[in-house]
Amino acid sequence: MEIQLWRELLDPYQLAVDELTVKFEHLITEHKKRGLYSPIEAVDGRVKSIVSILDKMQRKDISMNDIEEKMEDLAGIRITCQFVEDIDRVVNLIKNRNDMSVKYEKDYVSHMKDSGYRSYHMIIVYPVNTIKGAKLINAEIQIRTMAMDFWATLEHSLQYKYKENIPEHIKKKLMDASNAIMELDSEMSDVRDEIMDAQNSHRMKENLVKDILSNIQNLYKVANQKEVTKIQDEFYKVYVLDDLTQLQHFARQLDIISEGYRAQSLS
Ligand code: 0O2
Repeated sequence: MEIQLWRELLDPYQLAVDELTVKFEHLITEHKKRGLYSPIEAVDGRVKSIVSILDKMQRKDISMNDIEEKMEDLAGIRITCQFVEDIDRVVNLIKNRNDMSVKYEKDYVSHMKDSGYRSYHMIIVYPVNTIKGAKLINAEIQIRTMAMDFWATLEHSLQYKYKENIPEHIKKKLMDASNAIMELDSEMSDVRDEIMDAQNSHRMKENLVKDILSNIQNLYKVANQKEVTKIQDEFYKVYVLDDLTQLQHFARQLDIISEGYRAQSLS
């Protein structure tokens, strides 16, 4: 097939990857802005490379005409999570959306593949609009922990080298590593509450400091310089105490002061 035709074929898939990536990244931002823990840690997307498409056509005996119907991962999104428990939350988030529908799922988290591969796959149907009009396309969403992703990425590079014929001793090492990854995920889940607490208070601190600094910056426009400098010094003093409650109290006080100036400027 001519390169131009490949481009035309893959164009809607690129659009889907771009849109889906933005949508899932926005979910992370929304959680963070509200000071909530995000079950999605990172999002990555790709359109399958022509080499991978050709390899898979050969491997699975797929003809050119059947690519779009039979190769459901031309558009691929990978979502990584911190904890195994987050995978279910992401799956439910996706099921509850009305801008995509789930065609079917493959749970390689509970049912590991023979290679040692673990991941949750969802094949979705997603509508895109190009200059040629509306089109429903398949996309594959892979959801896994960062540890599972680490394993899959390294193992995938070996598949390039050995194709279907990874030597037995390497296969065994990979299986051992996969079991170690499962152990690691389970150990991290045991301290999940602790880790989430630490991350939440860090995020809350970041949001508070952002609000405080933006309030102080606005005060420069309406209050006298001396008073703002005093508030700023006060902020540094509270900040070094490293006490979230005191920082929250300071932020509230500052809100009241800012509100006073706002009311004054309106009257
Ligand atoms: P690429 O290069 O990522 O696009 P199968 O019949 O099992 O060979 P199928 O039916 O397409 O494959 O579905 P499956 O098993 O859900 O695999 C889809 C994708 O999951 C693969 O795409 C890989 O990205 C990933 N995957 C599946 N099994 C493994 C594995 O053992 N190791 C790693 N690292 N990834 C895996 P492609 O087209 O194989 O490759």
